[in-house]
Amino acid sequence: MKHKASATVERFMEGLRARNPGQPTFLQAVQEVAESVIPFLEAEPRYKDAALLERITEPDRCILFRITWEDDAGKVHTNRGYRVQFSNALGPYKGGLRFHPSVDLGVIKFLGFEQILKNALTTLPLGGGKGGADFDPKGKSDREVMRFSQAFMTELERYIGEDTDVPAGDIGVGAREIGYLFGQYKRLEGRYVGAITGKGAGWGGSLIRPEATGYGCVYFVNEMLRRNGEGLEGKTCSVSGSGNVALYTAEKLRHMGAKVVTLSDSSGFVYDPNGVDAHKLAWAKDLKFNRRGRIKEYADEFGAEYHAGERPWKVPVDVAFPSATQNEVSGEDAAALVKNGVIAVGEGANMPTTLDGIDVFQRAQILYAPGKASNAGGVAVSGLEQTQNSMRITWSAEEVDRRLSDIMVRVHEQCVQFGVEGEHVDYVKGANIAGFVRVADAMLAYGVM
Ligand code: NDP
Ligand code: 2IT
Repeated sequence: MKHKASATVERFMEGLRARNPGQPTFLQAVQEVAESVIPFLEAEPRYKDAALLERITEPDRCILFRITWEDDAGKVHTNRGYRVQFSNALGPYKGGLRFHPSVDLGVIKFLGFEQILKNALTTLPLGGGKGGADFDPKGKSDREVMRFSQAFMTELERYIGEDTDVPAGDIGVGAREIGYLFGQYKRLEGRYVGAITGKGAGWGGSLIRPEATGYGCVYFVNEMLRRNGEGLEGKTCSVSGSGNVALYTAEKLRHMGAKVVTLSDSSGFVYDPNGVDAHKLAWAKDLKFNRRGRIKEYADEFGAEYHAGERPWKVPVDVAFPSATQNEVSGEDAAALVKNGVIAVGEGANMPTTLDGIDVFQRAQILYAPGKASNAGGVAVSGLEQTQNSMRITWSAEEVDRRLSDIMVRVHEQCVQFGVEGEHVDYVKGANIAGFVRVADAMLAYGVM
């Protein structure tokens, strides 16, 4: 069954489509929010006539720039860089940088738009933004990545700052890239300030930031299950991806007594019915973070099944954690998960489920956590990193983890507050409205601008 919008949402989307041709992921992200927010706005007199949805879907500004760099053989390459400063209603623009060949303006706008509402849900003083480049770090040497990152920051530096816009990592931007980016920022500015998060713990980063998105996602799903008198202990789980979010999701699931049976990358997935134990996880981290290898090697090393070119959603599990990329769970994938008895889905990735897939989860009334709620832990600990940098102090890992867990409980409570429908909670509606209300109230206070 194909997803269908109501007549009022369709009228709003018609205008948005006309203004944003060729940006399907941006339109998809807005449509999901509009379907929750438009009925809410129509029933709330204080928001009427303020054109809030029209304003919040138009970025404050989009910055596009050229990046020219030289590879190890001396060949010159040109890429395109982006920073979309979407909304600073609640704080400095905040959001990651993605280096991936699929990056274009529409992708960065979808991510920036999601980031506004996600950051609002954390209740920290964070606006929303996103950036990146159509650069592929795969197969590049460290020095090539360094030269690219330095060239990227040479352009971006003038637009960011600790009180204006604070980038971080995302797909293709991890500890190595943040090091090169921050080093160049610091050099150009001639001063050390926390204008980037995700820094190494030894040079201004926060403990638990690498773990935060995955850990936070597991904390959120645990809250959903707890509300239904259940827990993660003994549950079988599938995780997609094998990057930062996926591997720390797997780690926290193991801490909580759950069994992770899949990991993946863009080439295929591994199925390990015995579960990813501590030794295998340490091995996978080394494979992905240091050796930059492919997940197939996990199957070779540990005798697990490898399914080339496939995604893990046909494997029967209790809980699924899509943690790779957008639109990786189709309507068909969602139906396979539901048919096999999935009880909860926690999105580590941004918008991993298509609108058709969301319909399937919602009709089945499973516990479905949209990414903007369940993956908010990453940016939340980025916010805590900014606080530590401003105060020039370092919190212990236990302190940051406790704050992260408290924030995820609060995000969950807000979703319940705005999404409860009898016995059931619509977490999509809850997350969209709770995030929107925070931003909308600030916008109303600022007047017409
Ligand atoms: P990484 O670059 O560390 O890992 C990305 C993983 O996803 C890799 O396994 C990669 O496989 C896979 N992947 C990427 N693109 C595709 C694709 N087009 N098709 C299939 N697989 C793909 O990124 P992160 O773990 O940081 O990010 C994962 C997701 O989580 C993204 O949606 C990101 O926006 C979101 N997110 C990240 C946060 C963070 O703090 N890092 C915070 C909140 C959300 P391969 O190596 O083959 O490309
Ligand atoms: O999608 C996200 O929330 C991130 N990539 C993290 C953003 C951040 O500023 O830490």
